[in-house]
Amino acid sequence: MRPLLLLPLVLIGCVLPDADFDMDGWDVTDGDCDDADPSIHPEAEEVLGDGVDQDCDGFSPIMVARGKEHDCELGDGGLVRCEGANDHQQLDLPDGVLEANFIQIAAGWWHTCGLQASGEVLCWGDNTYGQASPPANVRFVSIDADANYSVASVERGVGVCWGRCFGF
Ligand SMILES: [Ca+2]
Ligand SMILES: [Ca+2]
Repeated sequence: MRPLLLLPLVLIGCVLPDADFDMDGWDVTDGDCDDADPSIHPEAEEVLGDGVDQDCDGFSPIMVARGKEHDCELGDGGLVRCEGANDHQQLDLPDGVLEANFIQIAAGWWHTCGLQASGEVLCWGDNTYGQASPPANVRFVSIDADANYSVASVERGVGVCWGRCFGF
């Protein structure tokens, strides 16, 4: 008896474009980009580094940097995408680096930095304390940022800070 009961439901589902097949509360007209997987829909929690776009925004980040009012995501292809407040241009990557090959990102309150595969650090956003002005001609291996400062390592245990550093 069960197949006979299910068949009409399946047929109805095929006919209605706004059917929610995975029953996650979102259908394709709401922006569900995988209506066969209930863990994937707009507003789903993004799992970093798995190559799957859980929140259906067209981007599968490997790293997220959160500022006070902005977020930047680093995608697997090395692209950085930022959203949120832009009152200090903290979303605006320097001209000509949109295709840059970033391997790490970090955000302070109102600025953002990215480490490129080459070891070069680029920063953008609020530069009141010089926090968006990394030392020139230095190759780094990792970066971090917070508040009004940025830090980067040139090798294990050896750090450089710029901005309002307090004790670094
Ligand atoms: Ca769905
Ligand atoms: Ca993901």
